Amino acid sequence: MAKNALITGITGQDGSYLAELLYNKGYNVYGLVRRLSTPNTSRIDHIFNNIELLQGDLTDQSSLSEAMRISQPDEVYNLAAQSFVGTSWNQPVHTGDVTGLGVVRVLEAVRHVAPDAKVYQASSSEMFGKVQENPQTENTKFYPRSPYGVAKVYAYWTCVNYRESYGMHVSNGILFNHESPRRGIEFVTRKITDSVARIYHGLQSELRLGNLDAKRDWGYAGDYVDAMWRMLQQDEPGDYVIATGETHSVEEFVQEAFSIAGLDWKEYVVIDPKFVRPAEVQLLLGDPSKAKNELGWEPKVHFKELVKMMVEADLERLEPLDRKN
Ligand code: NDP
Ligand code: GDR
Repeated sequence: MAKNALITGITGQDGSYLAELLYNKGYNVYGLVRRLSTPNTSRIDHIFNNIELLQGDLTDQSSLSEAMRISQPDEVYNLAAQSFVGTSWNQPVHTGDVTGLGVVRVLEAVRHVAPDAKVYQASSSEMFGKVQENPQTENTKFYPRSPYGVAKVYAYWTCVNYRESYGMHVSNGILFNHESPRRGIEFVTRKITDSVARIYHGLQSELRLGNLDAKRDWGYAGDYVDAMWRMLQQDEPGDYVIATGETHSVEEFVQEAFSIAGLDWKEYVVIDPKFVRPAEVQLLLGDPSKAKNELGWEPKVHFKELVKMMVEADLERLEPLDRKN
């Protein structure tokens, strides 16, 4: 019989790739969406007929219980969050409520309504923050550097606690940055590739950025949602680092992206203190050995291919607006 999956955050980058993956595997896919004044389903419009959307919000306990009741999930993927680190300093209480406490609400809804469901929690490399060792593994100590990171640490330990308190099948995927042409426009990779395409097409003259020295372990979102699914196919729950094992600076990303469009980045990039964060995560580098050994997971897309994929998608998307000629 087909399994039922409930995805919170289905309108986001990862939610859209995961919904495709699960639908293609034969799941009945349910997705939680919150009410907005303007519809926000562009990432899932192409699979609209293959999924069922349920209204709800991570700040509203009753909507989560109702979503569990309707979807009767075998698997719950909790991807919903206030996920932008920068905003977490402007909205620390909201971030704590959604990204931290929201996870408790999801787990309570599972515990009371669908106690046998397996749960995936979208944990983050931001929990390592001021890193205590390189590369980071499942055993590396957390030292979060933002209200977002702090909320994710709270959520992480809540998942461990529900596993130990109630014997629930709850797994933390400690995912390092993963990107795609569907990445939100405010995250640095997409901001860069979108700007490269705008500059190339004569729609923009400069790109304003913050700290170019920060280093990240960037992978491809399409690869990473497969790791989420693999975690929930295990007999035992666990915590897994998902990463490429390579790290690159923001400056390297900028250089690569501009060069794909045949542009010299130094002519266009302006450093703007507005984009420098109150506290920075300077370096992230993950060791995905456990995921490789236990889940048989490995990243397929690496840095240069990822940058190329994103730049090409933005160049093509903005082609109809070209003002160069
Ligand atoms: P996005 O920002 O693209 O998507 C976030 C999703 O959460 C959206 O669907 C959003 O809905 C939803 N959401 C936000 N607030 C609420 C709320 N109060 N109630 C219900 N839904 C809400 O994030 P990603 O897809 O990139 O990331 C998915 C998850 O993985 C997040 O939890 C993120 O923190 C985590 N993560 C991401 C990494 C990455 O590199 N992408 C790395 C590690 C962890 P709406 O469309 O309405 O805004
Ligand atoms: P991050 O991603 O904070 O790692 O969180 P983001 O792309 O926002 O920043 C990466 C690094 O780039 C530096 N940077 C800038 N960032 C943005 N957004 N805009 C700029 O102009 C800019 N200039 C430099 C940042 O300072 C930072 O060092 C992402 C999110 O998806 C989280 O939800 C997730 O948990 C982590 O990745 C893993």
